[in-house]
Amino acid sequence: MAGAGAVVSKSIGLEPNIGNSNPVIVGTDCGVINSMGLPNPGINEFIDELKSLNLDNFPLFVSIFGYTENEFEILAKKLSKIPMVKAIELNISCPHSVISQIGQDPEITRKVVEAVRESTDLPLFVKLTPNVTDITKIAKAAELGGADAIIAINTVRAIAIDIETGMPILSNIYGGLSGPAIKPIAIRAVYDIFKTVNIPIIGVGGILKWQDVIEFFYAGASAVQIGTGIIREDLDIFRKISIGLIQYLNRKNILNIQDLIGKTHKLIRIKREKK
Ligand code: RRO
Repeated sequence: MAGAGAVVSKSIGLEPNIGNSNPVIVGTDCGVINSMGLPNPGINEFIDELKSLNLDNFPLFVSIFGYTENEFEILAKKLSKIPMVKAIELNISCPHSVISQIGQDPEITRKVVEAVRESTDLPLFVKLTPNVTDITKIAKAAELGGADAIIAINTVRAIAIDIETGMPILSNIYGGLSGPAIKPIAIRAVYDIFKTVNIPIIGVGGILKWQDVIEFFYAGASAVQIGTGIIREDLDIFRKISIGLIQYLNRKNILNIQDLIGKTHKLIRIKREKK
């Protein structure tokens, strides 16, 4: 109702999970570090909740995580039977969980995506970790496995220390950094992935304002996700961004925002050809 095109759930696993003990989130000068620890009610409880809402037309994407191919398959199969679910996001990238080992290995990524691809006809989006040497190898593996889109990026592995005690602030020591600090990293990831795959990219990381969205589109994104921005601003962020985007497109005489997808790549090519 705030103007978002769709909603992505918190990542859901097979079993209920209470998550890490507090503190699980800490603010920094330029973003937020979290180590929630994948808290969720488990797939069965989650599906019961969805059914009780009676909102079949709602644009809901469900994020899932598993520790094995088989767990991902079971989750995808169960969600495929729920009309409210319009797409599945594979979380293989939480930076302080062993699941990130999936998203740090191209071969394992391809196998997991392939397994889920065979379990569902729903659109399949794969969320990648920036905590790798070359994110394009993982993106290509996800595409080969049958992903319909790439989501870049999950949070950047980080630590905050309390200088009075010398101890890490988060109970889990490590967490994932989100917010404005990671936007240039996300833009670089989207830019590189755009050159590597032929499927759409959903950009995410540090979006607070409409200008950030335009930047993601120029780099190669076809859509964006906003998480930390909702904490920093509030749900009005969606309406404000939509208005800003429309004004920008009008000012630039751009008829369709799709014309911006990956435009920076084209501009660079033209500049090189002129030389
Ligand atoms: O729950 C978390 O701690 C968490 C997840 Br699942 C994720 O994908 N990324 C993140 O920063 N935190």
